[in-house]
Formats: sequence, structure tokens, C-alpha cells
Amino acid sequence: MEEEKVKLLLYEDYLQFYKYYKSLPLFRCLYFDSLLKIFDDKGKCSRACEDFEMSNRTGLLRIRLLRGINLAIRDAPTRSSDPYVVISTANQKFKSRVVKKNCNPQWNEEFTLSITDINTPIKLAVFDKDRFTKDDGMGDAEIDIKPYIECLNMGLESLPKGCVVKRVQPSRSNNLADESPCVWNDGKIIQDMTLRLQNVECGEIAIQIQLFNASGIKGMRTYSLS
Ligand SMILES: [Ca+2]
Repeated sequence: MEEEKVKLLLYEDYLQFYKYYKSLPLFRCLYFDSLLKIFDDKGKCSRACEDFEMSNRTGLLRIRLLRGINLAIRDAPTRSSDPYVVISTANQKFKSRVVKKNCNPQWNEEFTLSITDINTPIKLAVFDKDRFTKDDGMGDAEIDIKPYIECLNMGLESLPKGCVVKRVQPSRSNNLADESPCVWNDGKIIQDMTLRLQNVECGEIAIQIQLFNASGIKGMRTYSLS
């Protein structure tokens, strides 16, 4: 099967595909959410699906940047700031729009990062836009997706809509300002986070995260079909 075709396989197609490979000797299928990988008896990914295996090793993290709360003042004359947010991982960087003269800005912007390893740090930094001088730092924080991943591993299919799966508490090892609920809703989990900015005198950032195709990420538990 061509690589493109395999990439597009969803659950409906999966059974047919599975049946086909099951008919071949030495093949074993592993089922990951709505996608699959084909392995031979030694656990090596089959040559036919090697490309697919590579492309499937990436999860997508959608970060909705909601708002800033009581951000630091960096423009003395106006007693305000012109904040924007930079979200980055090892090889990706996203920048929000600048909200002028507002220490409680509303962004409501979405960014989608590809994630290959749950241990790769995801960083968020806030800056004050300045026209003639270098932009000033307004603090930073790290986004910890591990509690979210733990929720995914819980097997949630039977839960009612709107159910809080987990409440992540603020601690020294995360940048949470408040309790952070992971809510199960219509087959997906959304986690609300209020991040306390560090390396700054004050300020918090409210975000929402959601992970897609997480089963391909390094560090995830995998599910065996047979
Ligand atoms: Ca400014």
C-alpha cells in the first residue's frame, strides 16, 4: 500500500487493512487509537510500512492561548505593557499577536506544535513589544504535558461527558498557579492551565491544551490488539 494511502487510514479502513496483513505469515498488527503499525515476528516494523511508522511518530499539541493576568509593567510612561507570547519547543517557535497597552490581554489564539517526545520541554515566554528598543522580558513558564498523557493512559471510553478526569495541583515541579483540571468531553480531553510566570515580578498566563494522535509519541504506553 502506498505511503499516502496508509497515512489516511482511519478506523473504518483499519479492519480491512488488518485483515489483509493478518493473512500474511510473520505479521502482527498493533493498534494505536485510530492508526496502526505493522510489525514482523521480531518486532521490527515491516519495510512496507517503515515510512508510515516514521510519520506516525508525531503527536500534535494544540495550545489555545487565552489571556494574560496581571502581567508586569514594562512601559513606565503608560504604566502598562504591549505583551506578546512566544511558545517554543526544540525545533518550533510560534509568536502571538501584540496586544497594546494592556497588562490583562485577551489573545484567544491557537498554535499547533508537533511533539515527538514527551520529555521535550515546551516553553512559553512573554515579552513587551517596544518600537525603538529591544523587547523586554515579562517572564516565562514551562508547559508540562505529562499529567495530560497520564489521563490518556487511563482508558476513558466509558466516562460521561464533562467529567473531570484529573485535577493537577500546583507544585514546585510545575508552573501552575491554580489547580488545573483535565476534562473529558466527547472523546477528547482538554486541560485548562493557569501558568505562574517566573523570572518576573508578577503575571499569569491562561492556556488550554489538547493532544492529538498522542499514541505515536515517544514515551507513550502502547496498546496491543491481539
Ligand atoms: Ca512597550
